[in-house]
Amino acid sequence: MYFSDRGYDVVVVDNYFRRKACDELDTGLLYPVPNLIDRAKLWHQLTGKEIKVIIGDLTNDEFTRSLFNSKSNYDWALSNNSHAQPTTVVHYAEQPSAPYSMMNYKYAGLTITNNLQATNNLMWAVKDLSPETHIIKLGTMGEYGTPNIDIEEGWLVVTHKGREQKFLYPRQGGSVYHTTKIMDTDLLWFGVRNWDLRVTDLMQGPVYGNETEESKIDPRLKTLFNYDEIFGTILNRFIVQAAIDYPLSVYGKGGQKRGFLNIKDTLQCVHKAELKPADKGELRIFNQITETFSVNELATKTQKAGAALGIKVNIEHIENPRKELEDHYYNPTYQGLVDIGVVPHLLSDEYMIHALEEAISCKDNIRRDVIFKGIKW
Ligand code: USQ
Repeated sequence: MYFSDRGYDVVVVDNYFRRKACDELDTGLLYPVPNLIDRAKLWHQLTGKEIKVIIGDLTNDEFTRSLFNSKSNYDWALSNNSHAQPTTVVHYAEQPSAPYSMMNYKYAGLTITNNLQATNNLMWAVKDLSPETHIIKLGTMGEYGTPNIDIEEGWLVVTHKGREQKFLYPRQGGSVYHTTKIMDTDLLWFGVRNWDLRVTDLMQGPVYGNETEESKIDPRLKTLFNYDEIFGTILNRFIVQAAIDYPLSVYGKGGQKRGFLNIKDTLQCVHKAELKPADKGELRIFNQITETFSVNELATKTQKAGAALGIKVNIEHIENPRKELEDHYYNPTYQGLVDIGVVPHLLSDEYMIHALEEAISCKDNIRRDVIFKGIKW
């Protein structure tokens, strides 16, 4: 919708993985969201703009290749005087949850197969059929882990015995999911070195929020909002917990620091990266966060928003189900996206109060039983 609204011809490919996983694992949603086909129809009715939807599985190599070599997928775009091959592919087709990947060997395997197979199929399809296409891949800040030195944007110059070389910044994922993201970075880095592909890797931190420019047009255009342990990210979870008088679930000491961004900025970052593509033979890496917070700081902010609305919010430190540092150094650089024009929406008290009011308005949909299941690392 963000790209369509800005005049791009957009083709979306999805296999409903996330929805099916939410059903299978019975995760609950803050509000219902129409499926992709109905949302594309709604978008057309509301704006007159067309988004082509293709339902299929990108782990199927021939299916992925068909997206690039079948003209029929682009007939409609061609009629708009556009390209027969996509200028850009935004690769979001990965299983995104760390807890999902740690439930057991089966879900770990599904995460590895889905994430690496889809990335490999895309890389080969672009190399063979559309080598000028710019791949924008969603990476994660969690690839770096929490090292005791500053985190650079993707690369580190290493001096060793008097000689120097630039390498990918050392990676150490904290879950099978994060480890697949390290492996797909490596795969695409190989494609860049070997075939001169052009790739941007966006190292995204945990996202919060659900309001976008499009959801203002019609609330049915809002994105999925998970608050459960598997697909919910921390700030969204805390806000929902506060809305139903559930003590905020701080894992362990709560000193875990991460880089966050508002959902409004996610597509802004992708768009700026699209406007200024990576060069051929370049793997360009941006740290896609706008500010850092500890879990405790987010809990305190949620408590403060509750107080502003006359709600008492309790904080509970529970035994950490994850294996992670709970008190650590964290100093990532995040300048690259600002340099290409991203203007961040920072986390304000107004945002927190507004988000809590929205969660309260959906209170009847919130299920306490899905908030904590204790998936152990
Ligand atoms: N945490 C709590 N209480 C909770 C949930 C989480 O204290 O109820 C803590 C976690 O232990 C962790 C931090 O909050 O230290 C962030 O957890 P999260 O569940 O919000 O995020 P995470 O599992 O790391 O994964 C999310 C997205 C993933 C993305 C990643 C960016 O699901 O797709 O890649 O954020 S990052 O964290 O930078 O790796």
